[in-house]
Amino acid sequence: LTLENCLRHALERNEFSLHYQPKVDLASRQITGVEALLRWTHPEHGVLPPGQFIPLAEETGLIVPIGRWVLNAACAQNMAWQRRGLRPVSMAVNLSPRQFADENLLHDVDEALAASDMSPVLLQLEVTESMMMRNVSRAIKVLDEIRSRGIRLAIDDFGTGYSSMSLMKQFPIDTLKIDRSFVRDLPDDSEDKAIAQAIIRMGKALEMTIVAEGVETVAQEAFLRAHGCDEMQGFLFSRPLPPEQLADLLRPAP
Ligand code: G
Ligand code: G
Ligand code: MN
Ligand code: NA
Repeated sequence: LTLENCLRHALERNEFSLHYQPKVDLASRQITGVEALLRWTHPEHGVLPPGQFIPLAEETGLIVPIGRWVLNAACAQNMAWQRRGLRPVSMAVNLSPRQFADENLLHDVDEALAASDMSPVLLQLEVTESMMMRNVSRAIKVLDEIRSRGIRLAIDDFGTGYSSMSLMKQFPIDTLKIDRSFVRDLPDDSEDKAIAQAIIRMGKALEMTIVAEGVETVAQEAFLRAHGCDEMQGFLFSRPLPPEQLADLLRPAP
């Protein structure tokens, strides 16, 4: 049985699940939101991380129905936490290039919001620089449509793609997520320090929220806080967790 064949049947066999990694405000260390991260329980190989099957899903186009499932499951989970009396947090969902190019993306997003009854302002879609650069005028149109619904937009892995400063101005982006490759060697590496500070300064000047990814040490956290980064995500605060464990970290609604 090839990986591709198994992947084709994974949705109907209910083999996908989502883990959630919290993002925290650097000033208060309160959870502001979570990022949904896909897991596949393969019938023979057990739980596989996305790196081991997302590329194949992308190649085969299976990422489109899988991504639709992710959107629905993430919004439904967010509402399940709220119904349990937990304080609402934002829900970030990763989009793949193929999903972003799909003409039904907006329809799928609308359906997930309608089915769950989640407020669009709690949804954040994570896109990458390269997804936007492929067809700039279309990307602006799609992102404007998303933004007009109140949905937030984040650029994932920021700094690793071909970001053009003029595009940063044209795209309705709310959040920049500093790629973890620039965070890893903070606060010792002078180049990474300069890059992190420059991203923070530019993002703040454009009134964006800046999130550092892959924060693993208190020294990284201290550097980022001292330089005005807004939020962090990483193993230091929490690994991605199954929904029941993530709920234990959420506070009751006021
Ligand atoms: O959880 P992990 O570190 O293994 O994730 C690896 C990569 O998989 C990340 O770059 C993340 O953006 C991507 N990924 C995780 N979940 C999803 C998903 O639901 N859809 C898409 N398109 N990518 C995802
Ligand atoms: O590309 P994206 O940002 O969507 O990927 C998120 C991935 O980063 C997740 O798969 C998650 O497991 C991984 N990740 C999250 N926090 C850390 C961290 O502190 N260190 C490392 N090495 N990986 C992390
Ligand atoms: Mn992401
Ligand atoms: Na990332």
